[in-house]
Amino acid sequence: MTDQSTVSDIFDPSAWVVAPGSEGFTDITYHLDTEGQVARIAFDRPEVRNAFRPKTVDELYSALDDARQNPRVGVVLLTGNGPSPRDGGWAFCSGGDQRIRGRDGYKYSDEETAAGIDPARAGRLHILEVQRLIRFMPKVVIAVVPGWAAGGGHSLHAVCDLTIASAEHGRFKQTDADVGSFDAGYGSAYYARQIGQKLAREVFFLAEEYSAQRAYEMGAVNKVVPHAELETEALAWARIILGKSPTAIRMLKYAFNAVDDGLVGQQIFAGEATRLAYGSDEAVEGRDSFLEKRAPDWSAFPYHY
Ligand code: S0N
Repeated sequence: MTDQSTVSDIFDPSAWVVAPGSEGFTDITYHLDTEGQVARIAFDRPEVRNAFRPKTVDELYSALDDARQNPRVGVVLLTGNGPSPRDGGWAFCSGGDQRIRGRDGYKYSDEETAAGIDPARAGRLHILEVQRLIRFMPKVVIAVVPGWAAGGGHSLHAVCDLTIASAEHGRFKQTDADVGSFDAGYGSAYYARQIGQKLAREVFFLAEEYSAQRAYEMGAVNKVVPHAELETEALAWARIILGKSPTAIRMLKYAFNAVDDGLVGQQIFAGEATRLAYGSDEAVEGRDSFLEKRAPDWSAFPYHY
């Protein structure tokens, strides 16, 4: 188990507290800021450039879902701890752990299976569930990229609402086609919406390396900051967002999503609209008239504002 008070060289322990329930995590760390309004969730496998194995994805999903359901949390920072104790390298995430990839997906280790993981779940492609959680949660998720964002790690940065990257160590590379893997959803098609078709095809078809500055110029990164200031800057952005109307931020995120998310996007946006409508006198009249077994009186509610 990681000592969660000193997780990363650019982590400020005075700004964060360990999130309740996360103490047993081995592959990620999960903190809340001292106000309890910002979540910091970090890959914690720096020795393999923060590659994820199924257990990592389970923990990541669990932490993200906890942050989603926490009514005080308004912004989530997704990052990677570092540097690697082996060579000093930094990473956000290098995607699926290639050492345990089988013909039908990524395998839990025998040790994990023996510890009670349901074998029926082995090999699931559940990083896509994490992507959907990031995409659909009613909160801003910021990718805080201290080093490599590669493969499935690159896709995670693409699906986050915003990306802030380290000027010195932030590096981007879409290796999917190098290793016979492909993210045919948000990681590629939605990414192309962000930076344009020609550039996105270059990123995937050539699998070359892009600096944080180049990724910024391509429109894939919002801000490039000195490495030592990365987490401070991310927290500052989170606090700016927390100063805005939660409902406005939520509706805007869902509005941005809706155009690319089809009926699911419309459903999520409309669900929020329904929730807002429930707070109106008009909806209250509809409910009350039913409960009072009378015809509803809509006369107070105009057909045009
Ligand atoms: C990140 C890279 C470019 C960094 O290069 P660098 O700095 O030269 O470091 P290395 O020496 O290469 O790495 C240091 C050590 O870390 C190990 N390592 C790095 N990445 C991984 C990894 N992904 N898996 C396992 N180990 C990794 C290295 O091996 C090395 O250790 P030693 O010295 O012991 O060998 C460079 O490392 C790199 O290119 N990494 C691989 C990136 C990659 O190809 N990732 C996989 C891409 N595919 C996915 O992520 C699948 C995503 C996915 O899950 C998915 C998506 C959509 C639909 C379905 C799925 C699905 O679930 O399958």
